[in-house]
Amino acid sequence: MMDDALTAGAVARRLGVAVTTLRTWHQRYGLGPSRHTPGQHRRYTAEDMDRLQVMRRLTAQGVPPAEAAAWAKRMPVPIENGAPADPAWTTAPPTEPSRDGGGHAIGVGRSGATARGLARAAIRLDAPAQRDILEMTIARRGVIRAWDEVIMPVLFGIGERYAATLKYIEVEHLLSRVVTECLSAVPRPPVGANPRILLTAADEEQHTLPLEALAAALAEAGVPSRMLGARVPPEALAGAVERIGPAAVVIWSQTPATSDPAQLSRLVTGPNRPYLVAAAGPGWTNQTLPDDVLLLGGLTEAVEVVTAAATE
Ligand code: B12
Repeated sequence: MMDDALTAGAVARRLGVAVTTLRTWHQRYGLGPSRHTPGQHRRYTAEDMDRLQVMRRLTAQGVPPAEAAAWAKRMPVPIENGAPADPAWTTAPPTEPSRDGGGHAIGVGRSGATARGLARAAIRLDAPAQRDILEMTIARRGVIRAWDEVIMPVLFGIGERYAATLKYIEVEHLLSRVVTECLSAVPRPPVGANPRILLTAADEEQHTLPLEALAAALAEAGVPSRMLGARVPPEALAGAVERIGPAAVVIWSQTPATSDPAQLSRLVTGPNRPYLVAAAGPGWTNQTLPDDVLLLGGLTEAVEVVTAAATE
């Protein structure tokens, strides 16, 4: 059988890094070649190469090397659509400017290196790198911190960029998709037919990511929920509430266009009235909310309030 393990020089060429960098990654972070044949230099196997590709992607996005290496060493290595990551991408040097503001950069304010890395990967439409960063951040910081410290600043940055240029819709769509995938990958606790918590977007509302973050954060805390998704008409929501009888319902509205308070009133006055009806999102204003509807301010508060209502 042919030995397809690679020398350090070949690996360095494929990754687009210097051999000395490989040596450093080996010595400092244990990302070395694992194939040993007596009388020869050690060689890099396909698994070594997968780890190094993750290392390369994360460090290229600004993730500190120790953090990137700890993530790269976990197995199994994420592989896109069953195929190895795009080799053209893994050999290309980073081309985006590292500063915020001008050029094609997305501003993330004073958020840290991880948010900047995600913003760079977003603008490059680099889904594997976005996934690496998000999976790593969720695993290491938890859903709430990943959302507040990394995902949300990048979404704000994309929103600002869009508002200023009416461009980058493709960036927004791809990042949204990867965020959805990564939040959905957070393991869900077992649940019977009727969950106590129902999450839904308002009528005609297409923004769902904050609710997906809430579902993932609840799951991480061992609390099951059910998510109806985008654009749920009031009749459909009323039907779901009647059939499931949830203790808590959270309705997300991102903009005034989708914040008709009648959809909330219907729940608090209808049959099977949930113990908690909560409005979430900047579309709602406290002044127009029906009595008995709570306005949630942020993800942490939402997890606490909804969990408490579900255990009533
Ligand atoms: C991703 C995105 C999309 C994606 C959504 C994908 C998905 N699956 O959710 C898609 C491409 C579908 C989309 C569509 C549209 N979008 Co859009 N979108 C965004 C973007 C970039 C992020 C949205 C998001 O998730 N925000 C959540 C967080 C990051 O923001 P936030 O809600 O303001 O956060 C505050 C609170 O809500 C709270 N909070 C944060 N997280 C959580 C979580 C919980 C549980 C709670 C309780 C609170 C909370 O903390 C923050 C405190 O200030 C925003 C930019 C932005 N600034 O939000 C634009 C943005 C919301 N979109 C906008 C627009 C205009 C649209 C479209 C109308 C575009 C179009 N012409 O088609 C459509 C809307 C169609 C519709 N009827 O819904 C505008 C809205 C302007 C306005 N105020 O009216 C924004 C602000 C972009 C912009 N600057 O112009 N969008």
